[in-house]
Order: sequence, then C-alpha cells, then structure tokens
Amino acid sequence: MTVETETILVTGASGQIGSELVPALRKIFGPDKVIASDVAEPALSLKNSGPFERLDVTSREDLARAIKNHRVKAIYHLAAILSATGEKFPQKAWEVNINGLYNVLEASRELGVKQIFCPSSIAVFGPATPRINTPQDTILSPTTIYGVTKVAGEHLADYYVKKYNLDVRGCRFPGIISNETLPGGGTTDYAVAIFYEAIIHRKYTCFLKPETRLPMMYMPDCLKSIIQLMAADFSRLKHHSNFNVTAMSFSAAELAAEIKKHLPDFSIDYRPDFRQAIADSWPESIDDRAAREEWDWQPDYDLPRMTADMLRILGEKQKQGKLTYPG
Ligand code: VAH
Repeated sequence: MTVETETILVTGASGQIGSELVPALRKIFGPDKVIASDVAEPALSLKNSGPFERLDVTSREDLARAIKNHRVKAIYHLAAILSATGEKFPQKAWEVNINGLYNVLEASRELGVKQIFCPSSIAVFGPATPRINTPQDTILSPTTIYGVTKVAGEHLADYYVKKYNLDVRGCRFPGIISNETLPGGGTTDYAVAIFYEAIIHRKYTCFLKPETRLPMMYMPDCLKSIIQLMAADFSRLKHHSNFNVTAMSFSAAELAAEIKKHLPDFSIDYRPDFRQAIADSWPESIDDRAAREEWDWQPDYDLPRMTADMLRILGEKQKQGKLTYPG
C-alpha cells in the first residue's frame, strides 16, 4: 500500500535510474512532492524541474537534515557505486553502498520515514549460483565488492523489516538499458554504449565476448517495477528487499544482430577487458516468479521492441543535435 507521502526523497537522482525515476515519480505525486538529491551537481533538466538537494548519503547528518527539512516519508535510495568502478575503488564502494544504506535505514527508523526502496542487483549471485533461470532463494557468493555490498544490503534491509517493522522493498536489477543518462561504471554498460556508437559511428568495440549472455531490462520496465513494487500490498510480500526481476536475456552478439536489422552497415568487434570476469560470474537468466506472484510483476519490453525504441529515440536526438555522448 503506498504511504500517503508528505514528500519523497530520491538519492542518486543524477544516476542512470534516478534521472528517469524522479520525473516518473513527479508525474504521479506532483513535482514539489519529490526531492531529488545527489552528491554531484545535477543536470540542468533535473535542477530546473523541482526541488533538488546536494546530499552525501555517507553523512548521517546530511541525510537527517534533508529528511527533517522536507518532511520525508518515503526514500528511493539509488546512490551506489556500480560493479566496475567498485573493483577500482572497493573501499569507496563499501562506504557508499553499505554505510550509505545503513544511514538511510537508521535515519528512517529514527525520523519516522514510512517506506524505503533500495535496489539490489543480479551481482549478488556468483560462480556457485545456478546460472540458468537463477532461483529467487539460492546461493549468494558474489566475486565483486559491489555484489558483496548488495548481499549485505539485502540482509541489512530485511533485518530492519523484521526488527523495526520498517517497510523496505527492493529488486535485484539486471543490466538496465536507457537513453536519458549514460550509466557510469557498470559491467552491463556495453548494452547502452553500443546504441550510441551504432548511431554515431556505425561501429562499436565491445568490452565483453560475443557469447556473453546476461539478464537485461529496458528502463521503462525498470521504472514500472519500482513503482509497482512500492505500491504493492505489504501483506502480500513474502520477500522484501531482494526480488529477482528480469525482462530478457541476450548475448552481445545477439544485441548487435538486432541492431543490424535496423542499421545494416553497423559492425562490432570484441576486445574483452577486466569486466569479462565480472560478467562471467553473473547468471545468464533469472527466475522472477516470486515478483510475479507477490506483486504481479510483468515486463513489457523484449529485445526487438527495446532495440527499435532505443534507436528511434537516439536517432531523434541526433537529428535534433541533442545526442551528447563522450565516446
Ligand atoms: C552494473 N548496471 O553493471 C550494474 C548492474 C547487473 C548489473 O548492477 O554494475
């Protein structure tokens, strides 16, 4: 049941998911009801579309001040260091992903925040986990610090549900593909960069092997899963912060072939780097029956539909001279 919120606080609002979740939530609850926040200076579009706070989630004081000042009753906690960046800066990943989450949970407990969304990731799984149709309840043996923080985060969040009856919910997201804000520091980021490179250069050098198959989801489905899970009847939920969700699985070669159906002169070559070992430790496909049974999860986008939409939107942006891409 969605708590009638005085306001909603979104942390990590400048990130890949946050930059699209904020507008989606503002459409539902009203622009002034959703406080966007990030440790970094926001894009103008975000800054000029409603309340924004510079917020470092590793500072308990920062967090408590923002919650009190804005009478926050729900937090969508997206601030995180992703898998590839985490391997470069493991201590920073722990500081942001775990101490940041701990601060959110403690501040919520102390200040009466009613509902928290904190995403987990398929990165919680590791080489010992069944890779095909990975079960909801299975071995969690991550090989990345990102995955370690997400396993610890799931257990910490579930502890707060049981110990303090805090309403904490989360999904184990697969790779997310989007066309608003470039992702930063993820292993699945190839599946975003490939579209920009295909449109701009008609070629792409992929940092994973062609046969690397990973679970993926298009951003509209990611936003739908967050909004739907947070609106679900709490009493139906048997799981809380760790729902498996997915929409599709594909290999880098299958994605390239789908793009080539639209751009026949697109070409790809493969130069695997350190992110290959991360991808190899993750599942190929996910069993998301628990989400379907407990809160009616159902994705809308498969590979062909997502590819067509990504190329249409990015092609439009290029025509309008608005396609910004550092690659
Ligand atoms: C990453 N995009 O690549 C994130 C995600 C499942 C992958 O958690 O690190």
